[in-house]
Amino acid sequence: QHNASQGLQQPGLHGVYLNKTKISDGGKKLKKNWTLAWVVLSSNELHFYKESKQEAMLSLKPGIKAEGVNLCGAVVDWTTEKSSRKNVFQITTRSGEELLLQSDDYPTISKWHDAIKNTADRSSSA
Ligand code: I3S
Repeated sequence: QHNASQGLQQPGLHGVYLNKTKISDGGKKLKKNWTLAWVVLSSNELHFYKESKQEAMLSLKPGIKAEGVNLCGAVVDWTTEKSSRKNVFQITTRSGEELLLQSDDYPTISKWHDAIKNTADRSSSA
């Protein structure tokens, strides 16, 4: 039997806990609501799990889908204007969703910013 930490070491299943809020949905401004999410980067999508790594593992079962965004054509950039929190970057998807991701731990957020930005850039030019 596989436990969550073994599963998450498989390629494509790496994840991290980050603070997340959606600020806009296709041009419609939303009220901020920061929540802790388990964030998983797959080939060209970012998946969010509200509860835990365990939920992420359960979601690998067919028929259960995570909340997520397609990174194809997305713009990923650091922002100091959209939040008073430190270490915040914004993802703007092609469909006009705007998300903020944040962690107090700079090495963590920096690594995930780079990975997500690289994925967006790579999938946009494909
Ligand atoms: O951009 P805002 O509106 O200043 O964002 C803050 C609010 O969403 C606030 O909620 P209230 O509606 O209860 O005021 C949140 O608690 C704050 O975290 C938001 O600002 P930060 O700077 O933390 O993103």
